[in-house]
Amino acid sequence: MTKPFVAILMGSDSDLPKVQAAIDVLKKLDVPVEVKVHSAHRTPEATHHYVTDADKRGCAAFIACAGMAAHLAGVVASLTIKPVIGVPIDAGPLDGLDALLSTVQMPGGIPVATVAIGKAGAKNAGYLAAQIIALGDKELADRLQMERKANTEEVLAKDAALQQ
Ligand code: RP5
Repeated sequence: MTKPFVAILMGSDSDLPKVQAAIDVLKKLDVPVEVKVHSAHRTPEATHHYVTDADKRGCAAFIACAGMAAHLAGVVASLTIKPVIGVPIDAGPLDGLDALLSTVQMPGGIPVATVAIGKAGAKNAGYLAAQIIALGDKELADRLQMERKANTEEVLAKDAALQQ
């Protein structure tokens, strides 16, 4: 049986500096990823083909990242019943507010789990996708728990250092 993987799509390679945060989280957690530049507007047929193919090949969750009139996550969600996480990218003069509204305002029945704008959102998209896979993967759940614990200890250590 193939290992479940996360498919990360971005509308343009100019999104990569932000999207990299999602890739880094998933690689650190040893979750297989596929990364594609596919646009809802510029490459609609390739997007359709990739999503339906990835769905059949064992994709467990999709992360779709786009800026400006960001329709990518919605298009991906229209093609699959796997969970779709949308990352609005701050790419244009509206600093990502345009992409946030385009991504989050989905019609009923076609959900996109929308995270924050930009790099912080991409990072959380990585964790959210890993948490979805961890529902059926105890070892991944353990890795996520260990990382949470390490993060807590790091913050407490910084606080302790401030008190000295
Ligand atoms: C969106 O348009 C992309 O996701 C990107 O955020 C934005 C600008 O794309 P480029 O003109 O930089 O290729 O579709």
